[in-house]
Amino acid sequence: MSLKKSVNHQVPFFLLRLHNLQTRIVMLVDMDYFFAQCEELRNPAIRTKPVVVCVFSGRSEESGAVSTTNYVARSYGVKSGMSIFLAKKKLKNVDAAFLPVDERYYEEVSGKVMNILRKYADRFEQAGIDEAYLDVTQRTNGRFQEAKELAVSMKDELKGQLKLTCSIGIGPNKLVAKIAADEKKPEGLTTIAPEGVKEFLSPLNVGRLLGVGTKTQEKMHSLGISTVHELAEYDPQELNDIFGRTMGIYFHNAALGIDDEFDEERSEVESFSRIATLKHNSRDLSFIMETAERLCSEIQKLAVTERMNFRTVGIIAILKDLSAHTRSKTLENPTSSLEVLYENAKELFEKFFNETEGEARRVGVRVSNLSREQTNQKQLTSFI
Ligand code: DCP
Ligand code: CA
Ligand code: CA
Repeated sequence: MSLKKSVNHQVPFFLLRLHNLQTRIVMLVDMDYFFAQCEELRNPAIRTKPVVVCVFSGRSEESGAVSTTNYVARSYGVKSGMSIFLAKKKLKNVDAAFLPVDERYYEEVSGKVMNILRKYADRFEQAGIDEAYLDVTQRTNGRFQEAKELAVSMKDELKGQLKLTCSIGIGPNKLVAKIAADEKKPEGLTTIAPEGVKEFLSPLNVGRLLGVGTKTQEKMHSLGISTVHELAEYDPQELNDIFGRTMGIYFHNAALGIDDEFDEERSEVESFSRIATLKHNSRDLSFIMETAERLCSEIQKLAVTERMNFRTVGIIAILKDLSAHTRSKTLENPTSSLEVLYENAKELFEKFFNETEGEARRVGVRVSNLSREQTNQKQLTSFI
């Protein structure tokens, strides 16, 4: 057993309210008309014109495809994937800028963008040259309003530092965040809290779901499914039969706004903790343990729900002078036992008050060193 000690932690892990582990807040930040915006950045004079970034195939000035366009060009119906020939036709007699792609330059701008975005995330995942997912659950205390304010600050910084705009979607998972980001462009900010997910997704065309391409969409239409609501209502077993089990389950869940990826991330949760203010300042162990017992019980229930065992038990005591003191102890074996948690927390508080003068104002309990409880099935296969 090891006994760790640290004093005056300014921001203890305890500040994270536990229910937030279930209500995630995820943002998808997607830069507006990225390649074309980069071109405007180095040559602001073209801003007011249609800007068409082209992948020239080399045979003639008109062979090749449009990579992307600014929104001025989009108002003429010119967009990504279109042939340069058609784009030129649509912009006939218009003063437009047709430019070749310069990926190295866009990569360089992308790097600067990502460096700014990364600062705003608890967890960060770049998902393309011009987009990234940010898990902001912890730093927004699980509050969507705070996430929205964070998004506004981030937009301001991107504009201030790099003179670039983006569109942001905020949701309870990646799937919803991505669709929300597509909702309003350019310079959009769309927030979908968990209670609004169903209403938001239901009327959308199934094509808005990641993984539903033109072919799948046609297939779905032939089954009478055109909206996300219709997909959500469709017999999941039939979806499995038609699209295969993996995609069937994915489509069903996606239509309900459920995104499994966070189950994986949950295993990365490092600790469960609770903190409470005592009814009055005290250094009396039995009085403190009345509160600590409740905290232990809440934490243990959560560990059981999450099917996690813990190996380290920690306590925190915030004294009258607001100094924060922590103690922790690592057990021989992982456990989820309430009794073990309680007894170890008690021992740590006892030891702490023997060593320290002063009365506690707030006390907290934390478990960490988490491991996923093995299911019987896993145990069986691990013998094979
Ligand atoms: N891109 C491309 N060919 C495509 C789609 C995209 O070369 N068919 C490139 C150019 C885009 C960049 O990838 O600038 C990012 O793609 P997005 O789909 O995010 O599109 P944009 O950023 O251009 O526009 P939007 O404002 O709609 O996000
Ligand atoms: Ca984009
Ligand atoms: Ca993108």
